[in-house]
Amino acid sequence: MLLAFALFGARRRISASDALASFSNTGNIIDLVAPGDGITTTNRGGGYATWSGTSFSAPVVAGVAALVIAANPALTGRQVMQVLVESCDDFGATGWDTTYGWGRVNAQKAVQRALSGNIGGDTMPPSVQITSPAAGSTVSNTVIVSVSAADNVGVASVSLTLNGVEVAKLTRLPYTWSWDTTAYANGSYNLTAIATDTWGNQSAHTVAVSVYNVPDTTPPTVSIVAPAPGSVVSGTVTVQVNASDNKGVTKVELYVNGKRTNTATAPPFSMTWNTRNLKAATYTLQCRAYDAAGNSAWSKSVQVTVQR
Ligand SMILES: [Ca+2]
Ligand SMILES: [Ca+2]
Ligand SMILES: [Ca+2]
Repeated sequence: MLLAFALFGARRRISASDALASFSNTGNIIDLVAPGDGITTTNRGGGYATWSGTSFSAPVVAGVAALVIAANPALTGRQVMQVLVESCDDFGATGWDTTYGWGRVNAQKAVQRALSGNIGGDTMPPSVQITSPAAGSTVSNTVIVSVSAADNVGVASVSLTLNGVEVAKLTRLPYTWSWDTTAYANGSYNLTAIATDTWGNQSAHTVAVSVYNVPDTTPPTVSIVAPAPGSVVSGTVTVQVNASDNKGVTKVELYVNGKRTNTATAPPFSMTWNTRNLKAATYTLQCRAYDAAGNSAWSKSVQVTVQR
């Protein structure tokens, strides 16, 4: 769908002015612009008056579209959109831009284009640019990937790939993606945005970026909360553990007399110790906690006596 916005033209000097109105919309959503300042129209209560606003730009574009369809009723909706944007008068930066889109609608050129009968399929690929992160930058933690994409007919999708593997497919504005770089190894990555228009034409833009997240070298802390040192225990004993880490504890192991007897992989990391088949004696309990980076730490050992 074409979005009509913005405008030019001070009162009664529309053709001479073409100045952008202060209330114009701008950004990636702009397809083209049309007059909307000081537009003569029917008035409430009768008669005519001049009004301003983007609401007055939209019917100007709709009217030109109607002229195009009247000139060449065989055109499809897509072709009408194509005629409108290809017959615009370009303003600002050459070609599509975020201020004027493809330019200011031009009724005469649009009708001439429609009458030419030379309206084929769209062969003009979209424009696409990764606006953030910048090429050559180093990124960490979570970064927002922003893409600017535009097309003479319409952008259907923007795909993002990392080293050729698709990680996101964006079909609506804004074309942004939240990249959690901590899920990726430190190193160089090619981040590519591939824009596809509604006719299947594609363009791509690649930036090389480096991922660097400070490695986790801080080991967990772990202690045995229960049983208390010197306790006398029997039957099934619950070994309560207190474990924490700057990034998170992934696993806690229980060792009895130096031999691993149990493993817990989720909080609260409490484990059971079955003493039923053990001899009455003093036993040494110790726990070992791990984090995702492979750092580990031992708890202080706790000696308890098993009673039968
Ligand atoms: Ca332009
Ligand atoms: Ca196109
Ligand atoms: Ca850690």
